[in-house]
Amino acid sequence: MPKFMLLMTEGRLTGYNARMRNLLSDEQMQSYQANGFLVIEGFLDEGELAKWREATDEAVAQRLANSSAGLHNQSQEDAYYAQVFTQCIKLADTHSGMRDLMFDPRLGMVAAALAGVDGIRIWHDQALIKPAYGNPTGWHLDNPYWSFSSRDAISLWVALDDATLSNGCLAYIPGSHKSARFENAGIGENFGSLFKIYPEWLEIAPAICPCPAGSAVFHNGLTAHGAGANITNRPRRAMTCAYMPDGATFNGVRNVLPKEYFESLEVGDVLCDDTVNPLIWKRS
Ligand SMILES: O=C(O)CCC(=O)C(=O)O
Ligand SMILES: [Fe+2]
Repeated sequence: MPKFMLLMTEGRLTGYNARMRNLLSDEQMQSYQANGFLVIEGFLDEGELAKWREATDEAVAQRLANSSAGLHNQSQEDAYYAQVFTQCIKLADTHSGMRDLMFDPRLGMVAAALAGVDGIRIWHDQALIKPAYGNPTGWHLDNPYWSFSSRDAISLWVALDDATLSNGCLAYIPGSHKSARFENAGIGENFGSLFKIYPEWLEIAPAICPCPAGSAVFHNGLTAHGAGANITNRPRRAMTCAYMPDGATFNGVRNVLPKEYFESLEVGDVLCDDTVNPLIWKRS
């Protein structure tokens, strides 16, 4: 049975009491902790994958058509970045089908189990569609982009197409989350700038992670990652969600925070506004 279906059954029957180890094997938990990422093939079954594809395609098309939405669409001024991926952030805010998918507590439950935290809030969802013949995704860390600094942040990346060596599957530096500081390189034209900041990671062989459509890849917000160019004539679609551990505090960075909320915050305030950062799962 696909993992996600299994979660559905167990979630309904037993809730969290069954302990996460019933849902994720000890080996998977240990692998995530040691490497800072985990690939789960068959996370979505065919029906679920069809739903995720439909919601993503529709939500992205709506967003791109509505240029006045002002909702975190990437700048088209940076011609290089525009060809790394079509990036649409916070689709759950504008598409109800996407909202249903993203607010599913089972996703929060798995993310919390891997991250080892008692509660999980959505930081932001985002579709990342690498176009045909698209540019590579430069090596970077995620958490330094965000408005909280945590060693336990986690992201989910769901392959909506087979992610292959040819179309820009993800790659990770195993264990880099342990030695990462909060210094980062942007996703720019210089693919490997991150290794100027962390030359010690040049000694570690990258783990390159092709995976079939319907796979989930989780990674820690401080694990170094990137993706190759898409050298095929078809887009490589992914739907992702970044999570913030409940209780995380504001670090002064705006990122995707609404202006008014951002201006009301002091560094050190707990980010606990449920409309901005919905709490999708908490240990009961
Ligand atoms: O999809 C990609 O190419 C990059 C994904 C990524 O950086 C992320 O999900 O944090
Ligand atoms: Fe990333």
